Amino acid sequence: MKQHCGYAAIIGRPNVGKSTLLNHLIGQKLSITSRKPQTTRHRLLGIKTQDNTQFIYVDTPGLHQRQGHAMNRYLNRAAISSLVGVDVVVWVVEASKWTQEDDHVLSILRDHSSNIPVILAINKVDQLADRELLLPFIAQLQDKYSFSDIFPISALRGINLSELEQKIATYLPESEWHFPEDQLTDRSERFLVAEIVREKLIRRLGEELPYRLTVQVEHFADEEGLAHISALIWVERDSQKAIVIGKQGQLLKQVGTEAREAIVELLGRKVFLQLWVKVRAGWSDDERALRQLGYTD
Ligand code: GDP
Ligand code: K
Ligand code: MG
Repeated sequence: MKQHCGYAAIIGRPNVGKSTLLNHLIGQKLSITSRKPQTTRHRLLGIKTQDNTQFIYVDTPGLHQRQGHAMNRYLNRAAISSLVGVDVVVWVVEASKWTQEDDHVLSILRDHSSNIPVILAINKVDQLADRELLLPFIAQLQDKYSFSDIFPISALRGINLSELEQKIATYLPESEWHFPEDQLTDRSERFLVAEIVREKLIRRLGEELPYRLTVQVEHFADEEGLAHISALIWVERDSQKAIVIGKQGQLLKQVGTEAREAIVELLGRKVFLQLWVKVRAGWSDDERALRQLGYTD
């Protein structure tokens, strides 16, 4: 049987459900998710090999219009560069919720994805109060771009995902597989561990702080079946450090417990996790600090 293999980039504005979609397509929690924008900061491959096809899904940071800040510029750069060389684009939008940022994504697609087929995935249909609204919404979108296909889906509930995947498969060229068939991602355990810690922080913290923190795994060693991990949580100010630690260290302790459980699930072995909070003023608006902290996509 001939092998097929190729890249499907998942793009869209922040929070439409791109990472949730990647996780559900490959059937494993790999990319972190939350209801806050800018959760995903790095390009990440989710690889799924099934029958004669290897799907290489590319999760990307949300495309957005705030450009002033070094982190924001980095996120857009990482997302746009993910379009290079892919076989198909899956553009995710939210059912009946069109924003200016979706128009921005549209203009980027026009500039960067000529000749690449674009599948429109209208996500979160489970949230639609009135399904009748879907048809006029689709009609509106069809006027904006010549999509190769349109799928109403729910990434979270798994609605229409196998149909979407079958369609994606038709765009993957005949090719040898690029990765061993049991490989799930291009990212290291170290990277995934840092992401898990960041996810638990984002989910526990208020609205602003998530954008001012990053996580770096400082030490990762296996000793007698136990993974010893210590991670640094970088924030920008002392006041933020106090919030992350919480009253009597409660918040950091909860984050540590939740992160450890998720890391055990990921690694399939016992984990000893230590978290430290450190301050580095202005790291998120400093190109050099960003590179040092792993923002090098
Ligand atoms: P991203 O920023 O585009 O990667 O979005 P995420 O995958 O992080 O998801 C953003 C939020 O939307 C999270 O709270 C998800 O649980 C939620 N979400 C994603 N897909 C769906 C869906 O199909 N239905 C509903 N109701 N929520 C969803
Ligand atoms: K998000
Ligand atoms: Mg995401």
